[in-house]
Amino acid sequence: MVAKGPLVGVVMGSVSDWDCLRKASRLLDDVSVSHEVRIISAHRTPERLRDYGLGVEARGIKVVIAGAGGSAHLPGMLASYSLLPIIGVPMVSSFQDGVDSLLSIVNMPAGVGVATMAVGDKGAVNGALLAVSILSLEDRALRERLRAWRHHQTESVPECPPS
Ligand code: RP5
Repeated sequence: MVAKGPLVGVVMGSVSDWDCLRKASRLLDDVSVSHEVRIISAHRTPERLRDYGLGVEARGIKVVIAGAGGSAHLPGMLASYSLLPIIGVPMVSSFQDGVDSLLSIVNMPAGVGVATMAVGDKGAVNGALLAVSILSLEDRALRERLRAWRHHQTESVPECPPS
């Protein structure tokens, strides 16, 4: 049997982003989606970025979740090098809680698309859910795991606040 490699790449611009991107990794674990985690800085490790972007699809990865903060060029540059769906997660930063990260990722020029999530932890979780939705288009078992995850979420919402 041929071992299956990771289906999702979880990439971040700095180790300081891991606390946030860990939430994406955990969600993927929750629904048993294999993934790899890498630190790639668009500015500090441009060659690593180029190598990853050019080689990621050939290694069997189907979707990339890319988190970065400040001048957050990582998701856009990965989208430039690859035809895979790239999901950008803006990090909370010291400038207006991450508005710079959000605008850097969301404001791509026409011609190269990046799906942009909310800033921070919420974006990491929803980025992972979007990646799972994309993968589940061609994976019925995963689609059922996603449905179960949603059902569990629904069941966990109380009808009334605690007294
Ligand atoms: C970005 O710069 C990273 O994605 C990170 O969010 C931000 C700050 O990086 P560090 O200075 O903490 O390494 O490239």
